[in-house]
Amino acid sequence: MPFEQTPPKLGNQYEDDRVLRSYLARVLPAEMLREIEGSLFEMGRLAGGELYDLQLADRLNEPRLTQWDAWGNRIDKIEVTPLWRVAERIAVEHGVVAVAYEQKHGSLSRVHQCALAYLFTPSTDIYSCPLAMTDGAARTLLGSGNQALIDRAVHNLITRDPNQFWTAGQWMTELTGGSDVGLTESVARQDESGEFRLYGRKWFTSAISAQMALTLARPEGNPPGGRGLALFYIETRDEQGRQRNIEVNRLKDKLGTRKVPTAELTLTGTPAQLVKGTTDGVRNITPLLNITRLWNGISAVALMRRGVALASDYARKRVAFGAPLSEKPLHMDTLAGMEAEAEAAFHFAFYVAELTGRSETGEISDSDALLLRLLTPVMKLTTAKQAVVVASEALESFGGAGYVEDTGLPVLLRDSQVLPIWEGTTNVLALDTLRALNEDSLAAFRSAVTTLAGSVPSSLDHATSWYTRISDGSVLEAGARRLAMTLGRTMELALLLNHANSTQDAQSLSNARRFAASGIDLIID
Ligand code: MFK
Repeated sequence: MPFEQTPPKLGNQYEDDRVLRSYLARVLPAEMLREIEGSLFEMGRLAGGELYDLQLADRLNEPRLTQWDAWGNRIDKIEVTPLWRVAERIAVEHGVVAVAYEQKHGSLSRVHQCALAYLFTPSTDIYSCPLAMTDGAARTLLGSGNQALIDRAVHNLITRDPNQFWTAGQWMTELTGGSDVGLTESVARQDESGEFRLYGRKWFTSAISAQMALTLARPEGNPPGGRGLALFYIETRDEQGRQRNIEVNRLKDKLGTRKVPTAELTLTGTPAQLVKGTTDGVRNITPLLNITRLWNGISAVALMRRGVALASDYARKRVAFGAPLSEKPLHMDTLAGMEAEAEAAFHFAFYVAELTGRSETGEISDSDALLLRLLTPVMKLTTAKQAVVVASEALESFGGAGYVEDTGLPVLLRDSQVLPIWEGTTNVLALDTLRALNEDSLAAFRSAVTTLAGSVPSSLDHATSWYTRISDGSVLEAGARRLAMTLGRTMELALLLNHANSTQDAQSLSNARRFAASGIDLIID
């Protein structure tokens, strides 16, 4: 018989996930877990079965933009691929956004929702992008106090009916930059009827198939900077399905997230409504950013988990030098390193989900609110960097096959690479960490880590003494990434230790030991 290689396979992605299952068993009341476990089994089955098969079959398809119809009319029609159409229906019917708003289980509903998103994401080629923005838009509108807009849009964003469902866009980035949003050039002018109309160019707008968007523009006469911007609500199409004075110039040709129709837009008098006052647009859009940053972390751990799942299965099937790779100590040591990073990151992302849930139901203490504000950027930047490393290692564990497109593996690395870029680059989030760091938030951080780990890790002492000692602003800025990463990895170690000690899970204990030796303290004096 000629040699034949058995490809890697996925089982039920809930059933096979030791970390997710032992985490949920630890944090959820037994009755809640019993109630929701069916939804997780089902999502795990889809993610390892028909969604994964469809993802592989959909590999060469990409979204299409048709700018003109046969008769010369501008239509700017966007068609997403078959995978995304199915993904949308599954996401809506299974409540991948809705669960967080139905709040059947109070603040822990956010954990349930994140578990669904975590299972769903890796088989849908980043359909998590529109879901994240939809979730963030719902949260932002609900918090805005703008009852007319809440009544108009929120039920569509959080419905479980695919025929009613709207996705939301988050149109922030302009030619002037994706990070320094205060430079936004789009202007808002009031027409004769007093309605605002937006004019400008949006340079990088993800998932442009959305029915509504939140965006920033400067009302005429307002001062420069983020304070002079206002947050606006837009509906993208009129009753006839025509774009409302929005021209889609082209789709972006990106390294990854190629199923996401990301576009350059020109707003040519787009009707828009103020969400919350005529100023402070940057501050007013931050609830959206904090939700999409949570999604970014959940996506990071989901992609890491997929890499580990595929690599582990393949190790049992691939024979080299006389034995399966799963019997080769060096190969298994490499996989164990990936698994330790993935489990540490998992606990961090879900800890932020727990805090987010408590803040949404008003059950969060003042000090945990400060902790959440600090941990959101720290978690986003830490897990995103880990995802790229783990995805790269996952590809390498397949040898040449990991570099070949029709295995479906390279997309894992390409899609992971967006995670440290969008929703704030690592450096922008390191600066946001400095913005959120003060005596009180640092005390909340120390207290949480000490309780979780049972003692103060030396990395935390080092980070604290460095931060309190540095008075030169430029030295602080230069070290901000190292500081944020040290805080992030310290928190991951504390959470991993806490999980291992509470559950006495031998694999978590071993991952904690390995993670502790994998570069926690990155401070350079
Ligand atoms: C798969 C999952 C993810 C899917 C997502 C897909 C969509 C991808 C599409 C995109 O990438 S959309 C673009 C994302 N863009 C960003 O994330 C912007 C990155 N830049 C920043 O985050 C900057 O830090 C920022 C624009 C906020 C800096 O702007 P400013 O004008 O210099 O901010 P400033 O003056 O420091 O802060 C303004 C106010 O907001 C302050 O409050 P006050 O007005 O009360 O003083 C800040 O404290 C507050 N603030 C800033 N960041 C905050 C925040 N509040 C809470 N949380 C934050 N994160």
